[in-house]
Amino acid sequence: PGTTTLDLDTSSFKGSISINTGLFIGGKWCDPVDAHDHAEIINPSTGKKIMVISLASSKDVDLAVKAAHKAYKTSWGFKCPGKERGKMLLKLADLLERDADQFAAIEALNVGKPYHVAKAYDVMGAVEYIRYFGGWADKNQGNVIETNEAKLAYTRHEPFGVCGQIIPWNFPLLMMSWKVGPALATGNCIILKPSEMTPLSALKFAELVVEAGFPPGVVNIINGYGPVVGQAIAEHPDIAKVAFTGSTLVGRKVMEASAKSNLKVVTLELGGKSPTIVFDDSDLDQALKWTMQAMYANMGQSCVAGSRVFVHEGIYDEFIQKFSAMVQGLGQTAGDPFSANTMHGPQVSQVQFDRIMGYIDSGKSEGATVHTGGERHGTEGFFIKPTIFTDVHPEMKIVKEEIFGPVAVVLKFKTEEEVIEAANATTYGLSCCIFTENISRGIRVAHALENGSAFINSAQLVDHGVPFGGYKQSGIGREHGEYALSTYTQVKGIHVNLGIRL
Ligand code: TXE
Repeated sequence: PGTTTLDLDTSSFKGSISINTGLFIGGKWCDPVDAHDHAEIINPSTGKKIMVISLASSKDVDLAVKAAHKAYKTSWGFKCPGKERGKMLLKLADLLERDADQFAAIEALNVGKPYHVAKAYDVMGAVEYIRYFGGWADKNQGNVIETNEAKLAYTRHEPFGVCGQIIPWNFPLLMMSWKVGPALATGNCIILKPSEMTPLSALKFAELVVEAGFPPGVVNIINGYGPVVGQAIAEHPDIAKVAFTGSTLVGRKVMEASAKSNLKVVTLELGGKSPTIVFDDSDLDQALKWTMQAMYANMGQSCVAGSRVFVHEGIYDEFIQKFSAMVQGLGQTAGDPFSANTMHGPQVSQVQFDRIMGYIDSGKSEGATVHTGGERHGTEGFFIKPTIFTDVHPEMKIVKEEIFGPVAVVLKFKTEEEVIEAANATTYGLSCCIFTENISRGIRVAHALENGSAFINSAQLVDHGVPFGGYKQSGIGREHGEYALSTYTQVKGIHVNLGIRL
């Protein structure tokens, strides 16, 4: 297995970053068993190659599962006390914080995120997340349950053993931390597959896993195509649980593979078409800023993107005029992710660029009005101008389907009842934002909306302590907080006979 050194001389980061190109199995770097598949990793700002990495096959998944089982039996799970697991996670968080600049540079280069945003949000978010779960590692508690005096009954929350984790490309490092933190805190070993488009931060992260002192085989990171390596993880008979973040389409495949193999436990974090609702009594200035953030952060490539904006008719004209001006302003910052002024980077890939442009074309041909944007930005890379569609109706594809790009649809409403019904008229149920100064109404609407998260007078402020996940076809299970621990443990009820005689 080799390494590639990236020499970066940008306005935000100067220096060399070396990245292993192989597979990280059993604590060591290795080549795939069938060493013939490779992926070119592309810089989405330019469309040009950054480097080449090796891709695994199902044979490598088998090796990783063996290494993980060995680690679980000898040196992890309850064999390694929670306080020791916690120390390693805290060290891992410290190391990530130490190398924050490098990781931010990798995310800017490989995903096109503005460097300063990647550092503050993706990298520091991952640091905080891993640190938070490091704190949970020694707080795994069962219960004693009253039965009768001749019996002691109690529960143990036991790890699954070996878990598969499949993550997407929109927040490569952050999504990895969401998976790795609770799994390791509860004593599981993992086989993690990053997206084949954005594997570089995961490869760098593997080096920190070694430095933090995790026993070999506890964390295995293998790159590969979804239908090959992802599928092999989902159907592996010796993996007890799989956690997946990605499209609803593939989420179904993961569940199906689990059902057809060993009925492994499946948790899914899938897509969304989240509503933002702006009432006429909202603090308009704040509502506009948060609506912008909800929709256009990460170039709209966010599962919680507030992509359906419902505005009360009483403030619609003022809202749309100010919103357009702000969105155009954001578009003017598009450019080099390493520049301090950039707030809007490229979409992650040519495929995503084409998919989003396809949605923009469909909106135009279905008769919606492009209020602003609606076309590519520049001539190089995968940049799309932040876009607003108006004059939309509920049957249009751009209103119904997840676009996963910087494209908002803005709709007018009259009453609270009407907007609740319209906001719920979707197969998704991930998140929602409500803007009103009437807090009773805010809470009432938050309770009525069918979503796993609701933000009143804010957006996107997910917190590592507060459960996060989907209603309906946006997912199964919860990440973050204590709730995440329960998705990485299975409960055993233990009955001790203290004197019942037959
Ligand atoms: O996702 P995929 P894609 C949505 C978003 C986007 C669309 C398509 O709407 O436009 O999905 O993106 C792995 N078995 N989201 O095609 O394919 C794949 O290698 C097992 C929302 O890139 O779902 C990658 O690691 N795994 C989302 C991961 O699944 C498979 C984030 C996600 O890729 C597999 C990303 C298979 N058969 C996209 N096929 C969110 N919830 O935030 C692929 N994969």
